Amino acid sequence: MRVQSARFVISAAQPHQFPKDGRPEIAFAGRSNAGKSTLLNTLLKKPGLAKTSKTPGKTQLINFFDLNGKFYFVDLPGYGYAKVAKTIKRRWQTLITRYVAEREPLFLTVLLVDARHTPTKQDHEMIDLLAEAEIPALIVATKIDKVKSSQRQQALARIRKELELDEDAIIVGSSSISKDGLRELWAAIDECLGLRNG
Ligand SMILES: Nc1nc2c(ncn2[C@@H]2O[C@H](COP(=O)(O)OP(=O)(O)O)[C@@H](O)[C@H]2O)c(=O)[nH]1
Ligand SMILES: [Mg+2]
Repeated sequence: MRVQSARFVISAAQPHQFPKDGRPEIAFAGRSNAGKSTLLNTLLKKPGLAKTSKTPGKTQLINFFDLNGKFYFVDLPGYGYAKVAKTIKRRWQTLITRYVAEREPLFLTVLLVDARHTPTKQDHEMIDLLAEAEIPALIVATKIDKVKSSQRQQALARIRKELELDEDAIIVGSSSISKDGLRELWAAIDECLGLRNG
């Protein structure tokens, strides 16, 4: 898809604040610091649109971005932020879980894992939650620029195995620095939305 316009819409703390126009949503999930906001900005070619800070206050909210007046990109709160009180963690876990399980316009979830790291228990829980809700998941191994070219295939195969992905599941290595994987990622998003090119 060609990005014609992209703008911030709302930071939602509660489901009643989510947009009500029913446009298809593509959500970005993953642990804190996996690179969600950076990837979203890179795909939309708008540095700074989604805040890339790690401030817990920001990450408790679900941020909606309007894309071409037709879709929403949704930046989900990162899980696994170590320095946050348990009650707050639980609150945002509930918000993410409810969003994924109940959100009617959710078409696709892009699940980000750092290409260098072993997926966490929460990554597994997210995969299970998506499977239960029958939401397609696209796995993105981020910061692939940090992995030597000769070891990238191996890193992707390892994550595929660790996450116990189906054989036909898509996993893309991406980098917001080298721009690796972005074209492939857009193609997968377009396919999921039933778009060809344009
Ligand atoms: N080397 C490298 N660093 C990245 C990449 N994407 C994000 N980062 C860095 O990782 C950190 C966390 O990124 P952010 O997008 O805020 O993660 P979020 O918490 O998942 O939204 C920031 O310091 C980014 O600059 C990437 O593709 N390559
Ligand atoms: Mg973020």
